[in-house]
Amino acid sequence: MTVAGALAGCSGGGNNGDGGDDGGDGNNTTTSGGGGASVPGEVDTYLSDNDANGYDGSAADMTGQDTVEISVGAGDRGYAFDPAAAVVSAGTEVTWVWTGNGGQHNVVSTDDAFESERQSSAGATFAHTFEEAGNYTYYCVPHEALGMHGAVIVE
Ligand SMILES: [Cu+2]
Repeated sequence: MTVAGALAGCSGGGNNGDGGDDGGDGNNTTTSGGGGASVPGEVDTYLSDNDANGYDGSAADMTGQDTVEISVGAGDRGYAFDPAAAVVSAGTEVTWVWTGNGGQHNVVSTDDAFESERQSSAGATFAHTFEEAGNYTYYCVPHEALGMHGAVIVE
């Protein structure tokens, strides 16, 4: 008859998750926003055939923004673009921002739409405004064979 009360006190809890720090840093305008947009067949083929690092079969939905950023030198070894595939609205200025990882990189369109210098310093940038809808695939020349490929899908 000594059982009563042994478990008292374990039930309450009451920690109803007030921990969610909503604040954030206001950094929501950069990379990897949301994701999940579908990828046009020709873009999927390009990225898949080249084993694009960081490409998971979907594209980051970055539409409705005047400017977006894509990281150059992302991933464990610095041989990726992040996001590898991005969907933007026509008229969007895309700025590629170098992380400083992975050595020298450049951003070269597969159809001569744009081409950056080779750069390696963290914070280096290259910008291109996509005025017309279409599919734009690109790669990094030094790491083309290592899967450093990306795409911008302009709606
Ligand atoms: Cu590279």
